[in-house]
Amino acid sequence: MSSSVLLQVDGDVTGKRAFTWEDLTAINPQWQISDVSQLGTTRSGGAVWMRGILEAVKVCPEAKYITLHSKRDNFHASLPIDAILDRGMFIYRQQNQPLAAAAGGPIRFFIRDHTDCHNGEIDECANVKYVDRVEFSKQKGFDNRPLDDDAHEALHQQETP
Ligand SMILES: Nc1nc2c(c(=O)[nH]1)N[C@H]1C(S)=C(S)[C@@H](COP(=O)(O)O)O[C@H]1N2
Ligand SMILES: [Mo]
Repeated sequence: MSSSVLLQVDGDVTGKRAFTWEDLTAINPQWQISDVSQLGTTRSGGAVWMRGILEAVKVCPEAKYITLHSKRDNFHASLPIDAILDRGMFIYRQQNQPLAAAAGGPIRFFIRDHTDCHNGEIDECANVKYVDRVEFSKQKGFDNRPLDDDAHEALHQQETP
């Protein structure tokens, strides 16, 4: 198993950190989800709750936004922490293997009970695939989710599996 860094977490945190796959598996079992399909989500795989990451990096109380960055295809979403604290998760494994790129791996953010695409702030589009960096901030961060049907359609046309 490779031990390369999969996720950088920075911004308004006191314990800025980089996580390898092994680091993610070592997060407190209290925050691990063995199979997200059991939560009634449309996805499968193992995950850590967002709270586990917040705890690991000691997010500052002033931080109000979490920004999910994907360098791979330059896709970003910035969401209010309070609104998703009990719903956000990072899917990162398929049994004992890293999550495949076809499923948005190595790390895919996912929000339980999201709304439909561009229907509010916590929508399906916010389920950022190939997340490599998570940033905490006081103000809303960079977000380039599609804003309307045309932009959404254009994005899906350019998406490569
Ligand atoms: N990195 C990245 N994540 C992304 C996207 C993208 O283009 N790139 N598209 C978003 C949009 S618009 C939607 S609706 C969902 C689609 O998730 P799915 O491909 O698993 O159905 O992923 C979101 N996450
Ligand atoms: Mo979307």
